[in-house]
Amino acid sequence: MDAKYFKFSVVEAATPTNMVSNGTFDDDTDWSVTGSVSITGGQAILTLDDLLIQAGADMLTNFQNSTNYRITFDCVAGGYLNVYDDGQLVDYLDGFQEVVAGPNSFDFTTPFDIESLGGGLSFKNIAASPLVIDNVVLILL
Ligand SMILES: [Ca+2]
Repeated sequence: MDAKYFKFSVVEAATPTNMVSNGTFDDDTDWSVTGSVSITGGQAILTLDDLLIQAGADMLTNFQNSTNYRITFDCVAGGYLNVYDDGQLVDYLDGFQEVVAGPNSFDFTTPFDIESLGGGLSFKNIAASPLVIDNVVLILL
């Protein structure tokens, strides 16, 4: 009986490209802050009602209109977080979401006019105690 040989080719899924620059907070490159928000020790520390911002122009890839994305990050200390565009006009997370220590993931769809609004990201915590995040990754779904 003849031996039969099968050749398989492995197709690996392409690794999605992180659209956020310096999501590991190695320093404050490509981020800006308001109030008492700080980037310290490789993490972002979000104080009550203040903003951590990455302008659309500083993202590695900016948002497209009416498109699905996933944002993930590691939470070191939890709170209530929302993520907006850099002008705080668009509410990406549909209200403040409780985030807890560990990995967090949210899917959202950009509005039809995000490109004209400039895109970008701004994070706001409304918990009294500081919210600490690291390893922000934003991908196209
Ligand atoms: Ca880090």
